[in-house]
Amino acid sequence: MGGPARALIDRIRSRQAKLAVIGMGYVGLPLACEFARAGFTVHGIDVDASKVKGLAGGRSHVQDVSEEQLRPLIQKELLRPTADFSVLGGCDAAIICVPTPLRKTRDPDISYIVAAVEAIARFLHPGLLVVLESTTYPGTTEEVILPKLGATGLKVGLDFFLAFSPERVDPGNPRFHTRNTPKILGGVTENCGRVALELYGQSIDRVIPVSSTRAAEMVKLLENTFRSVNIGLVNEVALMCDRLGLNVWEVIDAAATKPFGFMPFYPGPGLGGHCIPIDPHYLSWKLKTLNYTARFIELASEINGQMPHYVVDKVVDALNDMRKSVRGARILILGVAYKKDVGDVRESPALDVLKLLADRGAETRYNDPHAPEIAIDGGETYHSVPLVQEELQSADLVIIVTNHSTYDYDFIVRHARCVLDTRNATRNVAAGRGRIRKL
Ligand code: SAJ
Repeated sequence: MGGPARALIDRIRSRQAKLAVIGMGYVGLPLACEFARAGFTVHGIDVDASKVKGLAGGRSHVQDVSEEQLRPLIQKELLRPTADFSVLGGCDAAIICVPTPLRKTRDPDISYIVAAVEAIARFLHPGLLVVLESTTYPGTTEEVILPKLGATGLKVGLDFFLAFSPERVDPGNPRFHTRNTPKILGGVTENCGRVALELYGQSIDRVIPVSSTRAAEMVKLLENTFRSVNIGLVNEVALMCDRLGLNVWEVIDAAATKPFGFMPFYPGPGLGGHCIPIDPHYLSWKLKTLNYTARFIELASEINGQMPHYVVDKVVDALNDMRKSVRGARILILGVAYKKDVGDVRESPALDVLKLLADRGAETRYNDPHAPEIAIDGGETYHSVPLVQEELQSADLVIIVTNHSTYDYDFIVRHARCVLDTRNATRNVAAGRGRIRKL
């Protein structure tokens, strides 16, 4: 290995290398902090001036990065928040951590990746390593990014280096963080893989190289498609148990006693978050361009997408048994975040349940200690109400949609007329079990 690759590795090892992380979100900010803590100067680039200003002031907008962690890095000027892409001209590496959402048509939206790459291309210079971390379909790095960087006339693997390394950040995970979560990495050429491995090895405990960027892109999609499909399976098992008159939670807990060959997933009100409902569609979209239908992905999406309707069917059953209609019923939803103990409501099934109930004329309120205000499709805004005894007693039905750890489920069941528990959150509640209904 000669020239720019060797020089870059030396600069990485000596900490002379200047880094840039593009996208100061739940992936980019923790990553930038890890590299800064390892002694690198890291430009944290974001197009959102308010985020840049907040970070420069030592304020963190990412739940997994505390201000105690952030402030010293800002004060020592190891982490340098900026909206100015021209800093890339003096950088040795640029790591892209921007969103990859779906369009309304459920097709991939890689416009944020393209914008970041076009900015990098303007400042591309010999010796620069570019790494994409955003989850995307196999082929993005080499079919979209490489041509844009190659158009500068610089040669990949000789002048500049290009790799893909999927993010594996699990927001709110108390055990696994950026540094101690094994990282997959694939380079366009052998040199690309080597320099990227050298860089990440400075801040991540375990970096696992794979043979190509496409393999690395596919690894991430397998990980999240695995979850989406298994959640879809267990949601269908819930529908089966309902028809069989069986308790799906008992069945899963019993199956989970099998010490090998089984991994429990649990039914719920649907599939939320910015990863699992989205990422598999990047894979199925790519396969459609190759005339292949990814049937498991489509089927899981269909079943998971139906769960909010199933919850509403259960609401109708519960109200019918009270001789009440949905129209005019007072309903209290507990938990609107997409999963427990987070405040993120993106793609949350609670929003679908709220809208379906509002469309049927129910008077719906919600409480979520992590989400003070939400807006549902059609513009209706809701505010979290205090979870007090009177609120519970005045509701015809209380629905547990997100099973936050902070809830006192004994208190909830004690004061509610009827509880529809979509998460088996009340499994340890002894008194009042007659007032609890489950999926
Ligand atoms: N869900 C179920 N049943 C389950 C598990 C999840 O209904 O058995 C629902 C959740 O309520 C949520 C959605 O699925 O609405 C997604 O849940 P998730 O546990 O997959 O959480 P995410 O979306 O935060 O996924 C992230 C992913 N991390 C990355 O993409 C880097 C995922 O790969 C992790 O495995 C997951 O966190 C995790 O394990 O917490």
